[in-house]
Amino acid sequence: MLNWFKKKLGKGTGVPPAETPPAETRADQPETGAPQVVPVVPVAAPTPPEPAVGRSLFQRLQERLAKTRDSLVSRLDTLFRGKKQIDQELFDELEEILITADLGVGTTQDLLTHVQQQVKREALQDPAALRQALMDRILYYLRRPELESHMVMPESGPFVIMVVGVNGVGKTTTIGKMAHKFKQAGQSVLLVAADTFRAAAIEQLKIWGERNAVEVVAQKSGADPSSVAYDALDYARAREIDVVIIDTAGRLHTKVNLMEELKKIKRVVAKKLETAPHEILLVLDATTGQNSISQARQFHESVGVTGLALTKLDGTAKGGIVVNICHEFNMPIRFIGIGEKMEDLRDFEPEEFVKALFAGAGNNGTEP
Ligand SMILES: Nc1nc2c(ncn2[C@@H]2O[C@H](COP(=O)(O)OP(=O)(O)O)[C@@H](O)[C@H]2O)c(=O)[nH]1
Ligand SMILES: [Mg+2]
Repeated sequence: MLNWFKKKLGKGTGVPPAETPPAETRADQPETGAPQVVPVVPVAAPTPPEPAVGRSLFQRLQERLAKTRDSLVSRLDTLFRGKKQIDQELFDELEEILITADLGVGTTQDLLTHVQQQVKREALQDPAALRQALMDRILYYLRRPELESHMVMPESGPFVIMVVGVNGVGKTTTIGKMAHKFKQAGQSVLLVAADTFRAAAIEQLKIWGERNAVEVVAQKSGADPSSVAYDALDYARAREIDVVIIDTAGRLHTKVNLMEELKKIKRVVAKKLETAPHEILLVLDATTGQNSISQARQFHESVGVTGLALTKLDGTAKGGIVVNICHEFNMPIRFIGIGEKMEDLRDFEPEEFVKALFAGAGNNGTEP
């Protein structure tokens, strides 16, 4: 169950103390601009689970990756079916398919060079073997044993996750889904509305809080995001909350002031809790393809990203971006988003991902 984050020894039980005063009566709340803590009132029932009968989680992943499978694997299979031997023409077509599926020029070249070398060594003699070799190499990119694939919780104090990314990539939605996962794993969660740019953004986070029955710390729109985060950390420490997830604004990532704002939040959080934020999770929208590569660079340069969440893989034929990102960056993919529902956030498991992408599509007897 706890395969997606690690608790260090010495961590508390995660059960909040019984005698905590209600949010409204907190004595330490300043008069003006006071942080408003939305109490735990589950007004909306959690999204009912998908009908589970006869459908496994793996099947759902497979279905959700259908667009990418069609554009990448089905095209590869069509190509290989029509070929008896491996020749230059086949490599040219292969290159086009890989680039169209957003594997990127660099990754595609590396992949092709690798399999071409194998062909030269005569380790590969027919297209079916080539399919397998491609699959193996893709898996090699996705498996990053040198990176810590799990998020590691601190020994004490709250585990603070700061979520960053440009507008509309799915930050708030991913936070809602993460809160659900942490709660299911028995952790107490606090959400922090540090995207104060739009009132609607604060409301959206509150709705996720209600759905998950977790508290949300918020101020009025226009408030200083870092002060919201500062107050939230005090609150989380007083209540011994296990996981604090900070939502941030994402407007105009090219503008310096967004990055400055994020840096400030990070500084202020570290002032409250030296080791925090423990995770800076960058959310990328898979449908934006190569754009997400430049976003990853910019955010990493500015705030230092420790992990990635790649959303909307259900809505794109360019899921090859996953391979591209793993090959280009030294950052682990923590989660993938495969839909809008609560349970549509998956831990990124390279083997499962490749299997879901390749299984069922090929008929060369090389299916995983
Ligand atoms: N299909 C699909 N939609 C998603 C996914 N993740 C987020 N979304 C949608 O993307 C839109 C923007 O998400 P939001 O969380 O508001 O983005 P933010 O601006 O980064 O906070 C919303 O309509 C979400 O429902 C996903 O994995 N799949
Ligand atoms: Mg948002």
